[in-house]
This record gives sequence, C-alpha cells and structure tokens, in this order.
Amino acid sequence: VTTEDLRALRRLDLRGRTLSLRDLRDALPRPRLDVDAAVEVVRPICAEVRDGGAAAAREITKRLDGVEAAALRVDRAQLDAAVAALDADLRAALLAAADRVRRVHEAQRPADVTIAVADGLRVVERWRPVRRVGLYVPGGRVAYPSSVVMNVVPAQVAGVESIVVVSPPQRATGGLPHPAVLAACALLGVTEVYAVGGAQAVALLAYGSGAEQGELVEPVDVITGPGNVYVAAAKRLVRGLVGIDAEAGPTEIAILADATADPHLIAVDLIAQAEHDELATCLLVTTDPALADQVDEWLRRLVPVTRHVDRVRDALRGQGTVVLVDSVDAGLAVVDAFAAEHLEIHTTDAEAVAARVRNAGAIFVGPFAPVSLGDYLAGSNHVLPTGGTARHTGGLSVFSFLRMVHEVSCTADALAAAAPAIDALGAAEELAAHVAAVRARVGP
Ligand code: HSO
Ligand code: ZN
Repeated sequence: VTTEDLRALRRLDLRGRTLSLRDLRDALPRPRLDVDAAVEVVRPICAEVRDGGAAAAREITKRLDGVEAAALRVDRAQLDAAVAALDADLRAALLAAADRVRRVHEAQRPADVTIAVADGLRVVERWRPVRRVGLYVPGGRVAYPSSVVMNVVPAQVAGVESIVVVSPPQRATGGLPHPAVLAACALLGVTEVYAVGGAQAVALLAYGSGAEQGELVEPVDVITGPGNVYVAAAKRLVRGLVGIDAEAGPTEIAILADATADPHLIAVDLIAQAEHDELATCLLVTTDPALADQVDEWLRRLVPVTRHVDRVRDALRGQGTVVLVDSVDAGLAVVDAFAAEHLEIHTTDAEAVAARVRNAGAIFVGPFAPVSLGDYLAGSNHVLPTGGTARHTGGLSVFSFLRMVHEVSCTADALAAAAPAIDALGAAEELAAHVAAVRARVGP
C-alpha cells in the first residue's frame, strides 16, 4: 500500500447552493444493497426450513456454507467451556459493558399508565414484553460479542421470558459458533444457542421446528440482530409472522465539524467506521475547507497503516465524502437529509448543535465521545438505524421487545352515559349489532 493509493475524499461543494431535499439526498453517498433480489434467493431456503424444520436448516448449512454443525444445539458444557476459555480482561469488559447497557435500558422501562377517562370508565396502558425473542449473531469475518450484549440486555430488561441465539457454525471451531459469541451468551445467562446462520437460521426462528424434525425449536415472536443481505432478506420475508427490529445495512458515520474541530480525531473516527465494511459510508460535513484538507492529509498518513487497510480504503474510496457548507445551520440540513446511523458533532457549542439535530440513530457530542465509546461502553445501544431509516426509526431499545396493550374497564353507569354517542356512531356506520351490544346492557 502506498500513500498514492488514497486520494482525497470526494468533495461535494454546497457553498452558495440550496438543493431541494430530494436532490440533496441523491447527492449524498449511499451504497445500494439489493435486498429485493436477495429475497428471491432466500425464498426457497425459508420454505425448505418451514417444511423441514431443524434437519432442513442443518442440511442447508452443510450445502451452502460448507460447514457441518456438530449438533444444532450448543450444549451446556460447550457454553461453560467458552466462558472458562475467555480472556479475563475481555470477560471483565463484557460484564462492564452489560452493566452500563443495563443501567441505561432500565431507565427506559415505561410505567403503566391509568387514565380515568370519565366517571367509572378507565383505560390502563400496560406495557407487556413479547414472550420469546430470537437473536441473530453473525459469524465469519466479524464476530461481535458486544452485539450480543446490545441485543440480549434490552430484551432481558423488557422482561422477555425466553431468549434464543442463532449464530453460524465456524469451520475453525469444529462446527460451533464463534467462542467469544458463545461466552457472551453464557455470561448473560442465555443458554439456548443454535449453531446455524444465514437465511435458514432466520426461518428456523420464525417457523420453529418439531422434535420429529431433528430438534424441538419453538417459534419466536420477535427477531433482532444484524446480518448480511441474505439475513436481511429472510427477515423481510418473515416480517409480519414475527416482529423484526430493522434490516441492518452497512454502517455509517457522519461528522459535522467547524473550524474548531481536530482533524486527527475526525480521521481516526472515519477510519474506525470504515473498518467494519467496504460498504460503510463515511461523511464529513464542514464549514471549513482547510479542515477538510487536513483530514485528507491525516487519512493519507493513517490509512496505509491501519489493520484492515483494504476494507478501509475501499470504503473511503467508494463512499467517503466531504460536504462543504456555508454554515453550521446548512450543515444541520445536510446531516438531517442523510440521517446517519452515527453522527458526531465537532463544533463550538456542540451540545446546542446536537439538540437541533432531527435525524440520526445516535449522536456523539464533542471531541471525547467517539462512536467507539458508544459501540462498547457508553451504555447506549449500538444497534442503530442505517440507510436513512433514522428518519423514522430509533435504535434497539426495551421498546423493541414491548407492546402497549390497552385495558378497558367500565361501570354500568359509565356505559349508559356513553350509549347515546355509541348509538350515533353505530348508526352512521350501519353497524346495528354494535349498538345492540351496548343497549343489551344498559337498556333503551
Ligand atoms: N459500529 C457498529 C457496532 C459495533 N462496533 C460492534 C464494534 N462492534 C455498528 O453500529
Ligand atoms: Zn463499530
């Protein structure tokens, strides 16, 4: 790798220009992921698992991934062995991360609310957890025990009774999922783990499997967790039958910076996100062209010596962009249009600027709150909306595992008081039996 291999980041100069929201979105980088095409690929796979259960999921894994799981279910001794083999510092770090994530997510747990709507008529809003959740944990090139924490802890805090993890078997570990993933599961008290990945794992979670199909796996109510395009496609396919968190796309960072920002810190944070994926998007939005030049310079210096240089270079070349704007206000319009998974604010009065952001998965304020802190140890969740979906969706939280249920109670008098209005509404909709159901109780 030579320094020539990294040219300056692509520049988009919006100074003195006002683009429509549509044109602005089109001008910003975003890798195309064809989930629709992948849905057609995974459709027969999911059907096979629906009909053939666990045995089919195993057979597909052997056929497509070329790995044979020793057994579909990881047994207790294997989980214990993974914990025993875990490096002591990593163990302590995982527990520290889980503790912080638990503290933040416990504060999210909503209280039930009782509303006295009228004399004798009461509505209680109750938050109920779903019963069973399936968590997909990717394997292969990336195995993230931190993501086990980010998915499992909020489900536990929400009160989910049954949590199951699926993760692809690795050839290197004799057909078991990644050992750090197994250890993280066991540390958090998750003991139902299956060595299966890909679309077949998502289908297995959604449809379940009968004991006569090789293994009894009860279907889940919600599936969460990131995965590749086939996992995303399988989630899209089973959505409705089960709830899904989101289709996790390639990761993104946007940094909003003015002339007070430190170009070195911006460069290291862009590289940190780019090391996840050659499809990662790194965006710098700045009022200062000189800062952009300095960031370029740091990138030229740092990229060639970074661990995952190929991936980082591909991501920066493919999607890396600097947007030049006239003011922080104009920059805010750009970051809102982009709706990044992660947004860092490196400006004067960063907190006030952060408060004005409308669209972002998570916001990191000032020079000492890098995304890497949020990935591991801020207590915030790192499962965040990508691909612009931050415009309408938040990150994973206890609410991903809760539903609100209205509970209605009413006295005879309160029903009688409501009856005339129900008569009128029922008449307008020509639903005489609705009216009769009330009148049967309170008389004419
Ligand atoms: N930045 C990733 C999460 C992650 N980072 C896991 C390290 N491990 C997507 O938010
Ligand atoms: Zn990360």
